[in-house]
Amino acid sequence: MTQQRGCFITLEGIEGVGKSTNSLAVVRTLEAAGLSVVHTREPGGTELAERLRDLLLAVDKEPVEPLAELLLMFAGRAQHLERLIRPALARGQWVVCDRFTDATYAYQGGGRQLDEAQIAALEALVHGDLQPDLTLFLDLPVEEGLKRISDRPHDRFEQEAVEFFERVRQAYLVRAERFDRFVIVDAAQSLPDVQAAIAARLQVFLAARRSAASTVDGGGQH
Ligand code: Z5A
Repeated sequence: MTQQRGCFITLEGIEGVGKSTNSLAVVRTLEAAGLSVVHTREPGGTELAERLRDLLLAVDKEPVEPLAELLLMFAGRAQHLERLIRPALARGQWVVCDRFTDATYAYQGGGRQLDEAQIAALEALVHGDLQPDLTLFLDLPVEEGLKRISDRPHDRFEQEAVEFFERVRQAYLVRAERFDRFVIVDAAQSLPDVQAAIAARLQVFLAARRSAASTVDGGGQH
């Protein structure tokens, strides 16, 4: 019998929405449901991709050109996909990833205003055949998000102006409208309420997966 591929779940949103906090809760919920889970992030996720992350987030004297930034994001992603994400999914594990290619459309497309067609071409090259099964988009007004991170040192992205993050948020909202895999979570609620909303959506997703799997199993017996 062939191993059923695991599910690929991503969390997205602007700074301060609580991706790190909530992705841990997602992992715990899935593990409580008996699933084996790999928790990872982008940029990053492997040794090489984490080194690229350091380069991308560092505040340095030499400005990073938007096209160079885009290519570095996809270079790290190619490594991350081949070394970690695809093998885990093939083993039947579930992968929970803080940010993925939707972040590229939002930050390099919306924020930096690079041509969406360039991003789509790189997406097709690197992982056209693999998309997240579920994307939890934590949505929050930009000023609220920036307030939440005001007491920590700011990386190169976090030094951008409010207008940059407004464009990022709008780009996310456009994608959330376009793709059924997106679930929008109101991240302005208290943390327990956000976590309850995410847990409820995960239960719906898990029930749908179980029912699809039992149909396939049942179908195989006829
Ligand atoms: N980037 C890109 O440009 N293109 C790409 O393709 C990809 C990424 C993949 C690093 O990502 C940068 O890379 C990112 C975009 C760019 N820009 N920046 N910076 P990152 O995901 O590592 O960076 P981040 O956005 O700063 O993520 P983070 O550290 O996980 O922050 P967070 O989402 O804001 O999560 P948090 O640390 O869990 O929450 C922030 C604070 O808010 C913390 O004190 C929490 O306790 C608090 N919090 C969380 N939820 C709540 C609620 N509900 N109420 C009140 N307070 C809360």
